[in-house]
Amino acid sequence: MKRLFGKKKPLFKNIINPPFWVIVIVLLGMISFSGCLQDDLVLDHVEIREYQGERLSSINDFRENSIKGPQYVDKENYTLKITGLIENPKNFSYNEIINNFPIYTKVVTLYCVEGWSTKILWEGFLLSDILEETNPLSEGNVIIFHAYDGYTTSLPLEYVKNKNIIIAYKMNNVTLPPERGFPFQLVAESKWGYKWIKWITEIELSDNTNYKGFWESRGYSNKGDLNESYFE
Ligand SMILES: Nc1nc2c(c(=O)[nH]1)N[C@H]1C(S)=C(S)[C@@H](COP(=O)(O)O)O[C@H]1N2
Ligand SMILES: [Mo]
Repeated sequence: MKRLFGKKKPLFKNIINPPFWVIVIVLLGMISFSGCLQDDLVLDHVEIREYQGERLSSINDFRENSIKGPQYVDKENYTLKITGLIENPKNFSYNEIINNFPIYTKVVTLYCVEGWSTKILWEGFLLSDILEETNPLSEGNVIIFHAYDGYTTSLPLEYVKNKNIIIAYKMNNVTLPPERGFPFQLVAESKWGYKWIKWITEIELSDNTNYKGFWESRGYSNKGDLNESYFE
């Protein structure tokens, strides 16, 4: 009959063997270090390129042609101001917005007047949700958006409400990169790209239906509807 354990070293001898402990300590070290690395990397994911069977564009398919080039907004010092015809003007930090408002997602295509387009999964908050926090006055019927680079544009309040317009902080599952408008870009669906203001700093409720933003005051249609010409 064979002896099952006959030739094996006793377990306790393995345990006091120095190389054994060196290996255990090195392994534990590696595991906890990789944990730290992961904590730093939870910041972001890899962008998705397909959503519910639909092929998406890449966040790298945009042409960067902003009036003053990419803007680098510091998340810690950033505030989004809500101003104008409202009872309670309010400022929000980046985290207050990300953490407090219900999340909405939409696949929407941006069409630039230059002739290119990008289909993206946008994720953000409802513009009406943030306006509601400030008790809008009934005279307000236009929203004027201001941005970090001095760019402005405007849209009717009716359109914003009826179309459930969102302001995005993620595209294709990743946080907006600086060139794409971090922290926030307006998803102005069914409107030309120049209505999709990036790096939003202020949302102003107004009754000035004749207000003209950066490109609108240079001859582009103030309505900005995709199914119409972009020349006024
Ligand atoms: N703040 C700001 N937002 C902006 C612009 C800009 O110059 N500044 N350009 C607009 C235009 S013309 C387009 S087509 C879209 C997308 O432009 P992008 O490819 O440069 O992101 O952003 C819009 N939002
Ligand atoms: Mo554009």
